[in-house]
Amino acid sequence: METAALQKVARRVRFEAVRMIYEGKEGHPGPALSCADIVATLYFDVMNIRPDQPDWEDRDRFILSKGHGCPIWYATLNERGYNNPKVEHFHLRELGSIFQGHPSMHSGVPGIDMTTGSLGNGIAIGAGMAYAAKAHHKDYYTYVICGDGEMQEGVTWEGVNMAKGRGLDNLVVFVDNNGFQSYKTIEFTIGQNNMADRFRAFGWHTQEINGHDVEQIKAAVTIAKATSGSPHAIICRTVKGKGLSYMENNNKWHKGVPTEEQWEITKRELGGE
Ligand SMILES: Cc1ncc(C[n+]2csc(CCOP(=O)(O)OP(=O)(O)O)c2C)c(N)n1
Ligand SMILES: [Mg+2]
Repeated sequence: METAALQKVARRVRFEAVRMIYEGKEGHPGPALSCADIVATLYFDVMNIRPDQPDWEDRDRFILSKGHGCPIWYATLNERGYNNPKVEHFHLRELGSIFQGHPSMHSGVPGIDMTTGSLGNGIAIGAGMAYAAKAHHKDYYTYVICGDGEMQEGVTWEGVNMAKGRGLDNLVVFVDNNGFQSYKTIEFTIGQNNMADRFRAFGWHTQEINGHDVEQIKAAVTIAKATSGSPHAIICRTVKGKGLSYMENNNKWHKGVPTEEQWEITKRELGGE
């Protein structure tokens, strides 16, 4: 997809993600906006998928390992045509709604391959999916988005280790490197945020990009696909809350709901075309 069109899609799904949080009166807007450009680029440019056939066995797989960012995933699936008819109101986090605060592969949302929310599992599960593809001689790719705080979970590195050992070059992991976790910065919490060094030390093919530049996201995937023998890490410099002036880099928006006044700002900054 052309860059300008992709940027428009990313803007639209940002707006829809914040709208569902505003209407649902609960959710994680900062984390959703942080990875919006990556999710939009994957679904509208990169992935080999059939929205009208979500379980197509040769589809590329996607795992939002930082499951709390799911409003952007719900909005993107909807925009891409997974729901027919399109969903107007998501009833996010309402009892009985299929659109819960963390995505479930069992709640009935078309296109959700993996349940997440308990942080840390995405890479190991993605490695399993990628390994299965190799074992069954399938050529689908598995894409995973992780949070940078999430990378403190020990199991992530077990998955990283195995993926390298098995040469899973059909696995692409994006790290949404926004510098924040729930309350504080990554630096404050563990004293370092050396994400690329860590992946390189495990032998992964590792790139560092601006995670809000759709051209760079596309190019990084193209380079990854042309590089065989190792799994791929794409470390994305991102801004938590990207796209809304009152949310950017303000980690109070890790979880929160816009006031009526802030909703008016949201419509001005992200609404329309
Ligand atoms: C295993 C586990 N521990 C704690 C939490 C609570 N929790 C939800 S979001 C979050 C911070 C995640 O930070 P990061 O991975 O950097 O994602 P971001 O919100 O910055 O995109 C935490 C600790 C959780 N969901 N799962
Ligand atoms: Mg983070």
